[in-house]
Amino acid sequence: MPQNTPSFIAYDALVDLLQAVFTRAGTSDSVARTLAQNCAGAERDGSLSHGLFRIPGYLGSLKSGWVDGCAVPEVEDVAPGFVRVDACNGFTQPALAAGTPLLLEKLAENGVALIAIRRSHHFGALWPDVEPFARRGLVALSMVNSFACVAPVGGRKPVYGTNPIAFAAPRAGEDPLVFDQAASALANGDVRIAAREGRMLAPGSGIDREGQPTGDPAAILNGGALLPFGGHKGAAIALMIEILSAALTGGNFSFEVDWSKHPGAETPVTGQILILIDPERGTSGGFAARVETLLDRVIDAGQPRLPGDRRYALRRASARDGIPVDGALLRDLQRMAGR
Ligand code: NDP
Ligand code: PYC
Repeated sequence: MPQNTPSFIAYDALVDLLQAVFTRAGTSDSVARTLAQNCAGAERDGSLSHGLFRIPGYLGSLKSGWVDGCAVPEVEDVAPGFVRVDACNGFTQPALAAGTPLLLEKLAENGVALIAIRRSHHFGALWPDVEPFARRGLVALSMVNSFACVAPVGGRKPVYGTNPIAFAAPRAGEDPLVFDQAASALANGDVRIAAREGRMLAPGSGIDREGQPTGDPAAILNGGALLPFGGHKGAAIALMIEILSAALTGGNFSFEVDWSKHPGAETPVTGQILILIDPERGTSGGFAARVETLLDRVIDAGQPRLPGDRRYALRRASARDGIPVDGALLRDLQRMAGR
């Protein structure tokens, strides 16, 4: 994408613009709105690997017929604490939205509830799927698998996706505590951004096509693979996420995603799980205070910031100044929106 002087755009204006881009690419109005909010929110919060950078990939998937931008998710009530959703080859976020009312009903009844989504394309950051639940006082944990670009420890071929896991917990009088991280050394999107900018990655972020450790993004992307974060420990997390997001939901494993007959497609069709817990069932009123006690100690011990703090700071700055977007990119988006 072209680089130019940044323009500043308000969040609502960016959502409207992206909604028009998605609608023009053939999605239903409600899918367009959901994706636009997700993508604009990622850009606003500085989750740049899953913000506007992803628009060509979304459009490539839509144009090639790989994803159904008008899919209507099917929600199934399968057990007292268990909701199952078939996204019907549509995007994941609308499927999660469709299943949420039933999920919350089950949570109110049981104190814990799980939603398992399959045949779903997740191409965004994961924190937008958990943060809103923590704002309602709930603990949320979610995982998604993606497409094979991460090698198992000691392996030479990609098997796992970059498989993010996100966790959110409410805090007393503060924005929720949220972490959202790939199971790989980096997100694939960040490798692609580094390749585009001609930047090397930390040595050993991945392997080349011969299985040799490398920090060259081009070698990782062209026949090589990323490595899990933290050696065998991250690899175990990637493995668990494949099992929970795919085997447990009825979705594809990352290595089963085959878009070879859909040139231009980029959105992996896999699965997602999200578990909600009402923390008050565990502590009867003490949860948020206990979280604060722990976080105070962490900061006191010298950790300069908490996960999520960078995003929230950028969100506040964007509310004040607008979201910085490359000027040429903004003009491209306006053209794509037919404006
Ligand atoms: P990062 O490594 O950038 O960040 C991971 C987490 O650690 C964030 O919550 C971040 O908070 C926090 N963090 C980072 N630095 C610090 C620090 N110094 N002190 C305390 N906390 C810190 O994320 P990844 O590169 O692993 O993932 C980037 C994004 O890519 C995620 O949003 C993820 O969901 C997305 N992704 C999506 C995939 C998909 O299939 N849809 C696949 C893979 C990744 P903060 O945000 O505030 O910096
Ligand atoms: O950045 O790793 C990534 C990714 C994969 C699918 C969506 N994002």
